[in-house]
Amino acid sequence: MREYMNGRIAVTQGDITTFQVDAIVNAANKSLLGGGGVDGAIHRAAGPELKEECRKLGGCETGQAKITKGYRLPAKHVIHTVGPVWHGGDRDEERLLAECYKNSLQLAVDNGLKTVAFPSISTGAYGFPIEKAAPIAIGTVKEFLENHPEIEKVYFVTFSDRDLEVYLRTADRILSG
Ligand code: AR6
Repeated sequence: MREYMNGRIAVTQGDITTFQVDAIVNAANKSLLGGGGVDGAIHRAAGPELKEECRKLGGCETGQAKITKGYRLPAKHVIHTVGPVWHGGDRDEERLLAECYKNSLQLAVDNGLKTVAFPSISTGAYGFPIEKAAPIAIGTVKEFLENHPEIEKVYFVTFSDRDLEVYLRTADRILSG
């Protein structure tokens, strides 16, 4: 498998529901009650208790994040964040996407979690171009980690071959040298 690793950041490919980390991040919608894509996969793998806990959270605003247990997942927790829907770039989408990464990691820190895996938030059903999203994802996480030594490892888990290529290229550009 092709992987990129630089210090506390790793880019890899796979099904995020199989990751044994303190928290996997879910690219959810504002209802937090499940959906398609990675959200659907996480809810299927975690089992119905996840939805029960989510129901009590009262939804989530774009750019914000909320935490639950992981139930039947190998991950101990799920951090649910709501990415922006891409409307062409003039509706604050880039800042809101960065907020998703920042607020998810802050929630991990607040809960004493040390290992976190992210999917590529907003770049599926929400239509955020991956070439624009990957540098925001990696750049925001890099900056956060510089100020938070308590986080040990962050994985970017890409799904398609093409997304992996974009993330590998972006990580090489932002993290190397
Ligand atoms: N593991 C890792 N990545 C995955 C997996 C998986 N098992 N399955 C899909 N992906 P999307 P969004 C990738 O659409 O764009 C949902 O219905 C996928 O290839 O899941 O933020 C929610 O309920 C893509 O690269 O999330 C919302 O309504 C990335 O995950 C809406 O979709 C994100 O694609 C959120 O849209």
